[in-house]
Amino acid sequence: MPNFYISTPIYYVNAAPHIGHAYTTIVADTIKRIRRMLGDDAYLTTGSDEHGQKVERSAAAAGLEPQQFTDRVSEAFRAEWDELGLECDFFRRTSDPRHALAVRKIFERCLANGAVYKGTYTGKYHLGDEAFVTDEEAASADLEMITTVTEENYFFRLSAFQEKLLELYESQPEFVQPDARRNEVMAFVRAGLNDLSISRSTLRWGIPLPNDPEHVFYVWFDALTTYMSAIGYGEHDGPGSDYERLWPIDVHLVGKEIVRFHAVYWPAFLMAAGLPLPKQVWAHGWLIFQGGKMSKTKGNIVRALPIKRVVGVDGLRYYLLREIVFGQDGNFSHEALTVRYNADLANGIGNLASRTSSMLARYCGGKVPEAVRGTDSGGLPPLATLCIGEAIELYRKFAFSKALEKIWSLLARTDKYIVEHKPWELARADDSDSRFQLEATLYNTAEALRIACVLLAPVIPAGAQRIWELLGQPGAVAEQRLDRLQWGGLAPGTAVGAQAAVYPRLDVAKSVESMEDLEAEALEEQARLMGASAPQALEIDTPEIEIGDFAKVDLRVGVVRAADRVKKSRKLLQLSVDIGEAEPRTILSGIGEKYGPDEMVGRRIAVVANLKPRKMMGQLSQGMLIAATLEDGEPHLADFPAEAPIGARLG
Ligand code: ME8
Repeated sequence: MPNFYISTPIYYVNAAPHIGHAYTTIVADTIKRIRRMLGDDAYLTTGSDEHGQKVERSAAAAGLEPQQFTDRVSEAFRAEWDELGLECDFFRRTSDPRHALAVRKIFERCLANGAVYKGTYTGKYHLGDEAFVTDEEAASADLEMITTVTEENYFFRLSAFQEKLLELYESQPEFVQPDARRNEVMAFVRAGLNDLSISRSTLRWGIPLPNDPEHVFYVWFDALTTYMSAIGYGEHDGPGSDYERLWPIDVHLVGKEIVRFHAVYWPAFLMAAGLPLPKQVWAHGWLIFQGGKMSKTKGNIVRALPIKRVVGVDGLRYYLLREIVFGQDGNFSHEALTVRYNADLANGIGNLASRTSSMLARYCGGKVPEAVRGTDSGGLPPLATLCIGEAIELYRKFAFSKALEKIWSLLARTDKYIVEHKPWELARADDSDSRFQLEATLYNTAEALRIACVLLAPVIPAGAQRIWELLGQPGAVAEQRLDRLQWGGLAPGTAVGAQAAVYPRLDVAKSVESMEDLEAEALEEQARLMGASAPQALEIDTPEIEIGDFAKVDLRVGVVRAADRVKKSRKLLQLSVDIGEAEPRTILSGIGEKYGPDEMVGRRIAVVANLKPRKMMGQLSQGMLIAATLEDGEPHLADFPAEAPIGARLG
């Protein structure tokens, strides 16, 4: 049996799972189910990305050690996939010691092949992305996220792989898909590649380098390797191992924002280590909710479980695969989801299934009848045959939405066929022709339903299994082969079941309300999970300083005299702040999502007055406002009552 191995990204544990994570994992699970039903021995890997500064900080905010914190959040991901019925064969955590074996092994191979060296690097560093950024990127980023870092790092010689990578994309166009993403990646590589810092000495929460344990591996060298450590690389990777069977991987499924890491860095690391390359990186679009990509800071997050609890796993899967064209961005809406559920699942296949079984019960004694030759089959057999071929082809190309459209056109034709033949009238007529036609109509209807049911099993597994059983079919529909599916497989005489609605119809307004209520509960649950309500017994592990060091910081009470938004920036406000000097200071501050300019004027705030002036978005900022980022991820300003004297020194 051929093997098929697919991955999702490993998700960061500094946020609880949301529907974006569920989307990729549901699609990967669907692909795995399709490959199984095409005869492959298919496996899915996922996991959690646990190292780094952000996680260290989230753990501290929750009053936990990083390991305790990551245990908790990674378990939430695992539990979520279980509740959604996603069949993940491997779940690899980067904090698993077995993972470290793989990271070290690849690193040592890169080192031995001269692809790694030690150097110094100074640059602007984005704390959120955990990456050095260009001046341009720094200027457009959130102010509080940017800092300057100088350190000794191990570097990966990415610059040496430009030609080889371009050759790879040229010779294997399917390596990066869809084409738009491939073009983007090629343009990026053609523009020249900088060497990549792959270690940090300022960070403790990570995997120490084997040759220099003062350093830990940093983000991508660590994270990407999970795809191999999950199947035993570095641990059991000899003959007969999962690694030997499953590597190279068939598809890395990723969101479009991380295509570069998967399609540039990862193959370069593997080339340097002399290891086989993945066969494909497939980058999908984003689920957009309330006008933007979901993010913790914006608070526009939707979770999968509240939806599942109202429309079931199938309702969620069907909506994501049918409504969003895979590869493109798509809007998420609870209402559209419920409307889709009613139209296609409740009124569509669900209704056809109950109609079919009740007609078989009423007119044929609950048994599949014979389709007599010469009766009108309404063109269903050739349409079904065509549909099988097309759906498989579209599934293979991950064109789920189109595949589902094809299957629904078979269902629509079947509904029409019933209406044209009116079995209820045929049953009343007392002649043998009508009887033949009645039986043929019900046979053809049930057979079209069986075919649709098998084709749909990868997308709506729960309902497909219920329909399968309703049609009196033995075993699991998931064990059927899509590529062996043929018209005529339904055996006359099979006893069919009678069953309540497979997909009960929902009241749209009430369902949306329930999902929103459950969402609010989930938010609270998430706050507990992330430790937001944990006692704030924070272990602060920054080094101690002398009072003289503190005195170097000139902290003042200032009053905002004027405030404006900075053009093209969501977050930046330009403030004119009076700190008791002759002229007010111009200060740029990344608080614009929390505070509007009007709320700022007249406010007394804490200002760092002797910070070296910095240019941001083309403007010089002459100071910094003090704010704390609370559990909501928003900055909250330290401010003073109106009587606080302007220019008073803090300390
Ligand atoms: O990037 N729409 O983890 P992450 C669609 N740890 N998909 C979305 C989405 C949205 N709005 N939001 C998230 C990381 N996703 C790294 C990956 S891999 C070696 C390391 C999905 O928790 C999508 O698959 O930020 C995206 O690529 C992934 O979650 C990002 O998850």
